[in-house]
Parts: sequence; structure tokens; C-alpha cells
Amino acid sequence: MHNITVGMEYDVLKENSSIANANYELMKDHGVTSVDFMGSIGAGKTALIIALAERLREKGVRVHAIAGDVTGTDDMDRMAASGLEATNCNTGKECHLDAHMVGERLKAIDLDTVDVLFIENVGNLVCPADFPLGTDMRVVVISTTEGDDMVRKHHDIFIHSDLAILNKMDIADAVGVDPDVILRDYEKLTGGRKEMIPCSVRTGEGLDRVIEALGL
Ligand SMILES: Nc1nc2c(ncn2[C@@H]2O[C@H](COP(=O)(O)OP(=O)(O)O)[C@@H](O)[C@H]2O)c(=O)[nH]1
Ligand SMILES: [Mg+2]
Ligand SMILES: [Zn+2]
Repeated sequence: MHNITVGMEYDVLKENSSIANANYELMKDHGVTSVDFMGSIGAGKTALIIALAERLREKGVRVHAIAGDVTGTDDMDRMAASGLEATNCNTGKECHLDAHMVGERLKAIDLDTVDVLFIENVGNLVCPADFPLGTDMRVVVISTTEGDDMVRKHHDIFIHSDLAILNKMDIADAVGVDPDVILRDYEKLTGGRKEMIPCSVRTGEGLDRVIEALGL
């Protein structure tokens, strides 16, 4: 039984990886730089994408977002209301986006009118790590309100991402969380080779640093 499960999982991940490569090539052909934002429910992924897009638009960068959610259009609607062009991607039952779903959305977007594509993954700190989408960068967003043990509990997602963001710095005190504990855990896990940026979408703290770290 165990072997069958392992075999199936291997095939699914292999298939995902080959579609992710195709997505990557397609975006490169059209000069699109892409970022996959992963993180738990409520960490501030949508708010961050909207705030980053606003800053990039001021620089003349053309941004498009794919809003990944199990059901509904709430995030896409928020993005669109802010003036950000957005495409919805409902997974139905799945708790993560996969390369195939994103590939289907890419077909519906005029990539020649896009410089930067932000993809908001489904709120989840576990399986998105296993499903690369073909983006240039993978970012994990956590927030102080989730407690100080997120890095210790979720090694995989931090290891499989290029950059981490610690959001809601403005209310760390109010929820009794010491951000330094989280930053230290991250440094220990990554051997100091990757960056976790303290940030607050509410106050704007750290947002310029995020744009710089993404090379945008
Ligand atoms: N205080 C504070 N609230 C924030 C911040 N970023 C997001 N929020 C709020 O947190 C809630 C969840 O944010 P959302 O962007 O929907 O998170 P998502 O589920 O990761 O997309 C919303 O009510 C946001 O207004 C922040 O930096 N500080
Ligand atoms: Mg969201
Ligand atoms: Zn999942």
C-alpha cells in the first residue's frame, strides 16, 4: 500500500515539474517575471500583492495577478478594486495551486502586456511547497499573529522558497510575539543564506526592501 502511494506521488510531482518548466519557458518567451506568494490563510498575501503592485505601477511596471483560492472571487475582486489586473483561479477542492492550473490561466492572459506576474497561492503552509508553478521566485509570507513557532513547524516551505516575509510587524506587540525569535529560527534553518524581511503592509514598513529583494 505504502509503495503504491509513494509511486503515485512521484508521478504527480514529476508531471507537475514538467508543466512548471513549460510555464517558465512560456513566461520567459514573453518577458514576464513571475513570483509565487505562498503562506497561511490571513498572513496578508493579497494585501501585500496589492501594495507591491501599487508601488510597481508608479514605476511604470505592468503587473498582473492570479488569485488562487479554493472557491470564490474575493481576492480577485480586492485586487481588481485596487486597479490591479487580476485573473481568478479556483482549485475546487485542492489546497494548493499546481502548474497545470496556472498553465491554463496563462493561456487566458495576454502575456505581452505583462511585465510582472504575481501568483497568490492557496492559503496553506504545507503542500504548495511541493508544487512549483514555474515562477522565477517563490516567496513565503507569514505574519506575527500566527505565533513565534511558524519556522520551527514548517521547515519545508521555508526551504523550498527563495525569500520569506514576516508581515504584520505593526501588531507584533499587541499579540505578544517577539519577531526576533522568528527571524532567528529562520536564520538557523537557512544557515543565513536567505533573507526574511520584517514588513507591515499596514504601515508600509519593509515594502521597498521586498521589491529590491525580488529584483523588481
Ligand atoms: N495590522 C495589519 N493587518 C494586516 C497587515 N497585512 C494584512 N492585514 C490584514 O490581515 C487580514 C488578512 O489579509 P489578507 O491579505 O486577506 O491575507 P491572505 O489570506 O494571506 O491573502 C486583512 O484583514 C488585512 O487587512 C499588516 O501588515 N498589518
Ligand atoms: Mg488572499
Ligand atoms: Zn494541497
